Amino acid sequence: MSNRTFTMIKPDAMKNGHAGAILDRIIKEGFRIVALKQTKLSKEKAGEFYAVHKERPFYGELVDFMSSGIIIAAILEKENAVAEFRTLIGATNPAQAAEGTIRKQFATSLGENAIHGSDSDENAAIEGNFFFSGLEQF
Ligand code: 3AN
Repeated sequence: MSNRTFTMIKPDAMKNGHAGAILDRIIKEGFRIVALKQTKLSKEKAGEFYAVHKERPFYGELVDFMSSGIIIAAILEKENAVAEFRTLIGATNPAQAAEGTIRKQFATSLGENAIHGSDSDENAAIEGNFFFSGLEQF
């Protein structure tokens, strides 16, 4: 089991001014920040990041949205990080997200759902290394 996961605060949450509250919640839940940056994905980079979803009907919409504004990307550390973080962010569709989850509180729709969390240890490592070099991870 790896103790790291990867997250992005998505353009909707950034535009709505929720970045500070979301980071505060993440830290209060016991995640340590290994790496963090504010950045903006080009369409090409967003397409590359979400390449696993290429065949899905929402791929174009997802790439457009994720390249539409500034994001915060971060690598987080906690015991059982991937599963713990998925629990903290809640279901993909905020209408189905449990009370107290980040998506329940801050997401507006299925497509614009405030935050990303890796779905496996393998993807957490791939995604973290997509944004951060070894020299940026502490
Ligand atoms: P999660 O982010 O919960 O792991 P995934 O990996 O199934 O969910 O989907 C990646 C992203 O694609 C979601 N965060 C959401 O923004 C978007 N997405 C997923 N399903 C849909 C859908 N049916 N319509 C529009 N966007 C979607």
